[in-house]
Amino acid sequence: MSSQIFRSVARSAKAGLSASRSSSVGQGRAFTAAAATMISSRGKSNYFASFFDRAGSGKPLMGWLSSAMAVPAAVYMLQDQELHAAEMERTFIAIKPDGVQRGLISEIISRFERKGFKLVAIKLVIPSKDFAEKHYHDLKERPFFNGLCEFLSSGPVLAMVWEGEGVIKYGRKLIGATDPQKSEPGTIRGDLAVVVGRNIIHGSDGPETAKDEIGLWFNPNELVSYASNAEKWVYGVN
Ligand code: IDP
Ligand code: MG
Repeated sequence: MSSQIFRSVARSAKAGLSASRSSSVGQGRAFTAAAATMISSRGKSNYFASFFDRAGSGKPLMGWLSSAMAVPAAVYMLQDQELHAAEMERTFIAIKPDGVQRGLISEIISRFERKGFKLVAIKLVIPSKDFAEKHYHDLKERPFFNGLCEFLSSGPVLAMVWEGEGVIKYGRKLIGATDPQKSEPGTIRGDLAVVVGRNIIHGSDGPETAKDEIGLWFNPNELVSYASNAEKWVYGVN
């Protein structure tokens, strides 16, 4: 599903919202029905139904719909949070044993958090060497493969999944080049690491890798889907 389709739905929702603000409740209702149709056709009907259920406190749906203020508010909430959440990508980020031991967890997390990305999974684990070899399977022909896997399994690793628009590619930008000697100042490796063998952080390098790595490190039930209150300020269409 392209983000452009979502954006056009969001724009329609916004246009409808503006119209309903300055018009009658009847028009607001008609607009809401249209928005609900658009949303349910995109598989969002369950959320929509449960939202009304919560907001309506068990009142019949049409009774609750008669509130002129609440209807646009509900649509606005969908526009800014749920519609956008559906198009978000996820990436796997890990702070390696050197980053954990050097006390860089909060420094690294804060860079992703301040950017506007959303943390959806996190755990501290000591991976086995076998597991490290699975994680780095694409490097098994490289001379440093054994040492790299020994190192990754030598201590706690902070495994995370971050979510956001463009998070896979931009996560790599935040991290910086593999060799900290070549990482730009301002990047995590550029600011906080010196040599390639101790470059403190891992980040998925593409959509396929992200999917595989998230699946390797996390069970599906460890990924927490939620609407962040900040999202309506981080994302928007003008
Ligand atoms: P990436 O972590 O930036 O994606 P990759 O090429 O996937 O870089 O390599 C995985 C990890 O292997 C690096 O983060 C680094 O820890 C280690 N590594 C890469 N190149 C070398 C090397 O030339 N010597 C030692 N370790 C290396
Ligand atoms: Mg890599």
